[in-house]
Amino acid sequence: MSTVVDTKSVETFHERGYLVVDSVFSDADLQPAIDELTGEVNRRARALVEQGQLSQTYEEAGFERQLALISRETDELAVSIWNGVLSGPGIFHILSHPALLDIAEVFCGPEIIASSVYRLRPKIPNYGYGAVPWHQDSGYLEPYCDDALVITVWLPLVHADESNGCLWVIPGSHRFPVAKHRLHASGKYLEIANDDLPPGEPVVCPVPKGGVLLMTNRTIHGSYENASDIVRWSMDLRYQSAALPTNAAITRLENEDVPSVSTGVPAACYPPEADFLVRSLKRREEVIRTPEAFDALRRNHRPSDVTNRWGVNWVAPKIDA
Ligand SMILES: O=C(O)CCC(=O)C(=O)O
Repeated sequence: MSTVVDTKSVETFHERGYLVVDSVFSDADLQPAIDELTGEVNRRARALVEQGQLSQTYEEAGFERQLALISRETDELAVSIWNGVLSGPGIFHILSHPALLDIAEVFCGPEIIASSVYRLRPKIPNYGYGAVPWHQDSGYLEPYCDDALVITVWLPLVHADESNGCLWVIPGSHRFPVAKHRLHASGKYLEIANDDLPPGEPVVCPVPKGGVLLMTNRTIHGSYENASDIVRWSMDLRYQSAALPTNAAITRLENEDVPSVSTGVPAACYPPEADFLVRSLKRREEVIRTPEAFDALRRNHRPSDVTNRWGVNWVAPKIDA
């Protein structure tokens, strides 16, 4: 059992569809990822300076401000590291951190798949595309997984609050079926139109650095622009039981879903990206334990399409590991 999520918190999560948990990570836990991202920003900034697209690298501004200053001149760098493009050891360290897996185990059981959909979001100040319209993660996933629990862990690498565009959720919205999604005007996101939202007052979910916001795949959530002067760095990770459809190359156990066209079980809840077994009692030797193995599985993954359930022209981001 997790030491940070007790029985009462589990009840709250199931009742409201979300839960903020403070103090999951220490600064030392997050620092390798922050160093990795800083190194990547520096590397890409130097290249842009050399190409004459950026006046300076702004390295002295530090993690929270550097990309904000760069983005006043060009958004190319921020856009280039959006999504799950980076997958170094610091990021793997977070994805497979025991404190996080203890939380995932409370909700998903002991055989845990880190879902393929992992995103890094450096939300830069006053940037329109940073705002994410109302949606359920299930809007992006295979319909088969609508009634299963794929838990989203939203994890800021800086203190996140209303001023820098933290998440908002509609409490209780996870108890409604998956709402109709349509293509957002930006073409980058799916969204639920205001008229299709279930009843409920949205609540803002500030999360301190080191904390996480947990949501179900049916919890309606979104975020507004970052109106501060720092970058709202965050990651969103997803975990599910290994009994659900998964493209991780693991032994299937009795009563676990086996992908099949005839039974309608899809290749994974989100087939475009690579799942991996991150904790297991029954398949210990199949757990991905090193950043090198993580990187290799991402490189070797053959993406397959997700069902176009909304009949729109939304194209899953292509993640080049
Ligand atoms: O980070 C954000 O602003 C949006 C995140 C999100 O929509 C998600 O994690 O599903």
